[in-house]
Amino acid sequence: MDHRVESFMANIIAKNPNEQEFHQAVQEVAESLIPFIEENPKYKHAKILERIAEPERVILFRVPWLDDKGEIQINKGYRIEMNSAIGPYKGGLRFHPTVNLGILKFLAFEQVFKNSLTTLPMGGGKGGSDFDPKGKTDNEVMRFCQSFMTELARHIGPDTDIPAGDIGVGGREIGFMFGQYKRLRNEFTGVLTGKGREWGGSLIRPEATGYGCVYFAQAMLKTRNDSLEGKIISISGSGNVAQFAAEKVTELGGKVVTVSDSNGYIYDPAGINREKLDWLMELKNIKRGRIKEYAEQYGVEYVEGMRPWSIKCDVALPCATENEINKEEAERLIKNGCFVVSEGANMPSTNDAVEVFLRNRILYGPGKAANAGGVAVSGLEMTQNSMRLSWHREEVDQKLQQIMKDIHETCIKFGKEEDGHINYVKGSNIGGFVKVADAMLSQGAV
Ligand code: NDP
Ligand code: 2IT
Repeated sequence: MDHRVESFMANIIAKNPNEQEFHQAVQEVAESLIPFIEENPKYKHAKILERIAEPERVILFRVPWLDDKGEIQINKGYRIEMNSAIGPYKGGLRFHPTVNLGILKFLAFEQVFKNSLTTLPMGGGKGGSDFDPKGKTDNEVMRFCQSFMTELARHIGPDTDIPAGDIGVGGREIGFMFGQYKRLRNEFTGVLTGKGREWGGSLIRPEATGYGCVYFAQAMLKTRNDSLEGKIISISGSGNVAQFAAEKVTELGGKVVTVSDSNGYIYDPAGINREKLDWLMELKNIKRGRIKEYAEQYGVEYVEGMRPWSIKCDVALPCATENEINKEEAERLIKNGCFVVSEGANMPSTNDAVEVFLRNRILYGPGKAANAGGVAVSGLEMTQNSMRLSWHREEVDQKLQQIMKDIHETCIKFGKEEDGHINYVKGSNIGGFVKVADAMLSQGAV
């Protein structure tokens, strides 16, 4: 490691002990940025990177709620308000038993760069709880969401901090939280995004992260005069992002052969066509079942306890969670001929897996660029709410496509190397940084 990165990281680790995911995310960015900052001393003297790595505000609170048996349950609630240099804090809420401060800080840190890349005026934030929605009744989820929002409401607002969904938070949870916010404030505003379409939500927001991730893969392929037509696609996860990535990539002529959940993956060599995808969506979104049931329904292979990266594919779309591709899995993907990785999830590849992708010069689109379509359409939902109108599906999709193309262009601008190869890691880190850094310089030492 570069000695300047090493000493920067030693300080980060000392100040933020036991936050491995946060260290990982900061290091990946620091490796791109520190050489760039050396060439641009104005950022160095103003300690911009050091400031970006320290949240503006961290809110931690108790979330007590009553389960169906009448017993009191207690969870932790968090909101990390990371950076507001270019707009109000914006980013999702995650409800998952693994949620802790380090994970939310990594997500909030990534969000700052991602939101900047979208070209829209949004700062970065993230929040959530160690609450596990799995196995809970709708009433329990509602009581939890109401209690969570009772405290969160005093910290957020349509011009201050606008949360949305992430793992474990979809339309159902956003609805319960919006209802509680409205009741507490007596205000109907765009304080959350990912709302239902009847009550201020934007068309295409549910689809946006998955679609955007596929549009980004398409843009990367185009630099090699190639397309998704006829490609074999491996997807991980089977939630919001995975489902709509599968839908779009299939529409564009690719064949999706895997999806997964935290218990295992299914391999369907014939491809997950429209009919099977509809069945899968009902299984996951309505019945809230397990991916194993897909294998039983369609008579295909189910591999328990494993991730799908040993299956031969051209394009991998990791859409489940962080660190779901390690070095060996990255090497296996490359050995099997995979040459496109577009990250629907946040930080799904470990830093040494990223190195494998970079060394092999594949088309590797890191999450902060490739999955920015979700928050971008959240930004468009905020615009529609402010204007008190709603755009048609085609109009939002058109804007999403343009934003993903613009992000790709930014990656080329800051990430093209002397021999013409595009390093999307460098491109997205520097491209996301510059706008935030310049805004911070203009606003002084705040
Ligand atoms: P969902 O809750 O809808 O789906 C999550 C999926 O990932 C499920 O299939 C889940 O399986 C699986 N998963 C979750 N945790 C783990 C784990 N520890 N190990 C293996 N599999 C796991 O979430 P989303 O689809 O919204 O989010 C997926 C990823 O995309 C996350 O990294 C999120 O941060 C990122 N993202 C989401 C955006 C959005 O708009 N929703 C925007 C940008 C990024 P199981 O059912 O077993 O838990
Ligand atoms: O990681 C992400 O970008 C999200 N979960 C979406 C955030 C948002 O505000 O739409």
